[in-house]
Amino acid sequence: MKTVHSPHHVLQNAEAEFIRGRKVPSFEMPRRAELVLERVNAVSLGPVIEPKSFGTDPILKVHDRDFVTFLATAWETWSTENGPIDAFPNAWPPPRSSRVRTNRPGAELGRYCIDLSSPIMAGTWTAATAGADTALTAMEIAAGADKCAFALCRPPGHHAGRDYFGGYCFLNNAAIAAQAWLDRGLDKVAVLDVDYHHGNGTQDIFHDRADVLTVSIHADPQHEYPYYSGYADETGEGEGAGFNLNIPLAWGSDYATYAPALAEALARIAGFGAEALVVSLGVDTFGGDPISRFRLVNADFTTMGRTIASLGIPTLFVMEGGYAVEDIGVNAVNVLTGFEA
Ligand code: SP5
Ligand code: ZN
Repeated sequence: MKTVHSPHHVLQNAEAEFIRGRKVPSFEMPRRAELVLERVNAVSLGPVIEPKSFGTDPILKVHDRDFVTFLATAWETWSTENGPIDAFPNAWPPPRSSRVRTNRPGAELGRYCIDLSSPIMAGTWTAATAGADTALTAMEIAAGADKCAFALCRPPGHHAGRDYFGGYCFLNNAAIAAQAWLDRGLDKVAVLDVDYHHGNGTQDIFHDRADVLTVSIHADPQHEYPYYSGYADETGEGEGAGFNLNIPLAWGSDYATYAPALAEALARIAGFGAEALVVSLGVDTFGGDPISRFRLVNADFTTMGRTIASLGIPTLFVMEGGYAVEDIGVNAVNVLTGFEA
């Protein structure tokens, strides 16, 4: 399997995030992608190539134009006033308030940013667009003779919605690739999100659409980020009614619990008649993950990959979360080698 990867990911290098009131070193860091790349090479998964540049058109097919303009310009606006300090919001629009544009950089961040984990810095836009290009380049490979590809994206993407960012995510790489796959002529694409956290951004983007089935297996949002979505009763709306499936699982879930959830997810995708699959590949379901509470072991990821392959459709893997840095490479690549076995 070919891997697509951009060196620009290092430009997103947050000093800190806020967890339980403490400013702690960011769990999302460049070393994550470096270790996945090392593992890709260690097992000789296949060639590693750099992405092509697709510009903003495919991004604007799933993200709001004002949001994209904001992301592209936020650092310049913020740093002109505040200097080279990672940009965090200082206020959020309360319920029933106007979401009107303001003249204050911290308030503008609050209009678009959902948490205190995802600072914008000088290289955020470059890193985020390189991630989108990575997913798009890998999609073209998976859509061709290879039938599969690995987009080693960083920063991740699945928490980024139509017009918001957060959860370490800025642009929704998986959604951008799924949309571009449709635009190449497919009628039905499915996104399977196996990250520990609900893929709220992907759900948001395809919420009212019947041409993209979104399925996410994740920790119960009563206990875990993103808290306000990911419940089983969110099944889509309008034309998208019935085209979103959330499978929340309890803290402490191991593969004995995970396997039936994955089987249900794959049965739904097969029943939908998906012509292609985008996997949002987070490996923060691993037992050793520092911010998560599932209990998958290294070998379970191989099983997961083999099980996903049973669908028998072209498949694009897009890297999302996973913070046990010494194991993230093994776990992510286990899914890919399991898929190819
Ligand atoms: C892409 C992705 O996996 N994003 C995850 C963002 C999670 N951010 C909130 C983390 C909250 C952690 N709370 C538990 C801390 C245990 N020490
Ligand atoms: Zn996650």
